[in-house]
Parts: sequence; structure tokens; C-alpha cells
Amino acid sequence: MNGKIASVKALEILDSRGNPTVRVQMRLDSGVTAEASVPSGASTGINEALELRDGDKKRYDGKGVLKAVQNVNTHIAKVLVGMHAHEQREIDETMIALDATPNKARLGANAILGASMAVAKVAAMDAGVPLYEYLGAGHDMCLPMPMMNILNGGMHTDNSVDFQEFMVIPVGAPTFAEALRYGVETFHALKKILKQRGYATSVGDEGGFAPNLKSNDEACELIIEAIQAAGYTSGKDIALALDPAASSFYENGKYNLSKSGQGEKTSRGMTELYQTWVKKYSIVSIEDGLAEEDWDGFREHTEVLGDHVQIVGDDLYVTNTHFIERGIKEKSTDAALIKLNQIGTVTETIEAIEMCRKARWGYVISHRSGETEDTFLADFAVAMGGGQIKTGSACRSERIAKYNRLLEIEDELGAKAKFSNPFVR
Ligand code: 2PG
Ligand code: MG
Repeated sequence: MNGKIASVKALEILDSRGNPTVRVQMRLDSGVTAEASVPSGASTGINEALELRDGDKKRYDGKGVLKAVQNVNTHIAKVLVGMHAHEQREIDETMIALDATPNKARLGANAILGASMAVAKVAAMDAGVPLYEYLGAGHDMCLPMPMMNILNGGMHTDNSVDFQEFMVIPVGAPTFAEALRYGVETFHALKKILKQRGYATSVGDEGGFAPNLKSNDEACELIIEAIQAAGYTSGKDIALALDPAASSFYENGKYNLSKSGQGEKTSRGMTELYQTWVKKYSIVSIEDGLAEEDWDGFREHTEVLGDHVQIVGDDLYVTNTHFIERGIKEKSTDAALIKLNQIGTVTETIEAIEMCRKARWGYVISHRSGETEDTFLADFAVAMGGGQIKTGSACRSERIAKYNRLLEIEDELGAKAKFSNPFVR
């Protein structure tokens, strides 16, 4: 095990929406090789690290990533070749210094993250241990509770639902495999119910159904029906979670529920709406219930709701310790969503998680709406031990790949596999 990097090579591949993204292959002197693919969001936060796109309208409507690929093959390869793959922090810091911008705008966060993830994978292979064990060394590992987004709206569909994600959380399940089964059965029951009501059963970007409903409330009502139809008790076996992704319908200081035609609401009006929903629909977690600029609103939101539900910041923090620190000080939320490509290196992502841990916050390891078949996220979630993962619904292989990997890990860990309900308050 010497771990010396021999070559770094990138390729332009496609994500689950058919948009270009970066894959990085890394080879060590010993011949050990690994590759990692970078995901891509649609409802992105304004402060996310920069995803470098070519802007050449003649290719992929400007969305090509040949510049990022080139940056890996030239600038990044030049500094990484000869370094030791086991030195994740040194490697990530070298790339950050090479980029020398606050948001990875020169080399592109997609280029840097591809290399950063590939380093972790190849180092784990070199050490002869699974990725979750390599990344989780010294941590309290566990299988994550899945938050399954079975009904999609917002920017992930063209339907009439304003809120982006309606998730089921199998809080009563004894193991990860059982939790997944509860969620999958509910997904199938929901399909039947939608069909009976004459609604479309086509799916959105994350594999959840995307029907044209009469209201946002109807989404929760249909899911509760599906939970019961699948033989489960809502609230006891399966709870609900929301990611309204409210930045996407925030205009001039108001929340405009225009897709469903339900009018405008103030920050307080939104919090009041959630207050009634929490009780009615057994909701245990709300992410981005307000917009990323609405820091004052968030403080009140968490004050009102925080005793009853987990309040998660996604666009608000963009996995960046600078914003998470502010959130901790201002009590804006009590949890953060964690997305590797919002910040752009494995090391900085782990720093964000450590900040959450110290503050006794929850943290949810999350996919992006544009994903690939890469299963890095599954291992990462187990390694980080936060006990929560968001990786989509119960269909579409880019989502299922992560679930299948988690099943594999749980099986591999056997009696050592830990799994529990993180929402016991
Ligand atoms: C979110 C994500 C993932 P996107 O808002 O949490 O579900 O969506 O990747 O489009 O930002
Ligand atoms: Mg979100």
C-alpha cells in the first residue's frame, strides 16, 4: 500500500436528466483504479460552489463540461500525480489553493469534486477496505433512515404542485432493509391510488409521482392514504417530511404558490401553514420551508416549529461552514442538508458535518436531482453516521443504485449494522 497517484483523467458523461457531467478516473502506481461521477442540482442555492459549464450553445445547449474535464486533465492532474491518495485533506487543500477563488469558479466545483471523490475511492481500494469503512474510521457508523421522495413538484416537475418534495420516512422499521420495503410498498400503493383517481402516474426527476393535483395539501392526503393502503399506520410506522424548496417560489419578499394557484403568503403565513400540516399529517422534518434570503423568517420558523419537527437548511447553508456557523448562532434551524457538490470537496463536506455534530444538529446526507449511477453517497452516509439520507423515490436506477448499495452494506455489516429512528424527541 503506497498509494501514489499515477494518473488522473476526466470524461464528459451524462447525468439522469441527460445533461453533461464530469467523471474522474484515478489510477495509482500500484495499478489500483477507481472512478467517481459528479451529481448536479436544479433548485440550486445562490451560494453554491460553481458548477463549470462551457456555455457553448452549439453543444448540449451550453451545458457541456469540456472545460471542467480539461481542467482535471491538465491543472488538477499536474498537481495530484505523485501525491498520496491517502492524504485526502492535503489533496483537497491543494486543489482549493490551485483554484484560488472563494467558490471554485476557476477550475469548477464539478472538476474538483470529481477528483476529490475519486481520491477517497481509490484510497479505500488501496487499503483493501470498503469505502464506508475507510471514510468512517473513528466515527460511529450507522445505516441511514431513508427519506423517500415519492411525490415530486416544484422545479423537479411541470405539474401543479408548488412544494418540491413529499417524502415518506419509515420511522417504525427495525432495519434499513425493512425501512426500504415499507417505503417501496407505500410508493406502489400511491401509484394505485393515483390511477384510481384518474391522475397521471408519470414520475419527476427524483422518481416520485408528478400528478397535477388540486392543491398542495392533496399531496399529503394522498400519501397518508397510500401509507394506510400499504398496511401501515401513519405517524407510527411511517412519517412524512417536506422539502418545499421555498427559494424557488419566493418573489419580492413573498411566497408565491403560483403552480397550484393558492396565492401569496408571507413568511409567517408559511410557518402557520406548516404548523397546521405538522399536526394533521405527522410531519417530522421540514427542509427549506422558507427561502435562502429569509434569515429572519427562519429564526421565527424554528422557534415556532422546532420543538415538534426537525428544521433543515439546504439552500440556506449550501454545505458551507460559513453559513452553518451563522445558522447555529442565530438558531435558524436545527439541522443541515449535506450535499458534496454544493461545497466541492470531500474534506470540506466532512467539516460541515463536524460543525453540525458539535452543535448537536441533525444532518441529512443528500443526492442531487441530477444524479448518476455512482454509489459514493451510500457509503458516505453510513460513514458519517448521521442516520439520515435523502436519495429519492423507489424507481429510477440512479436512485435505486444507492438503495441497493445500502442493502449490500447492511448485509455486509451483519450484526454490527446499527439502524434507528433519528426522530425520537
Ligand atoms: C434539494 C435537492 C435534492 P436539487 O433541493 O434538496 O433533493 O434538489 O438537487 O435540485 O437542488
Ligand atoms: Mg432541498
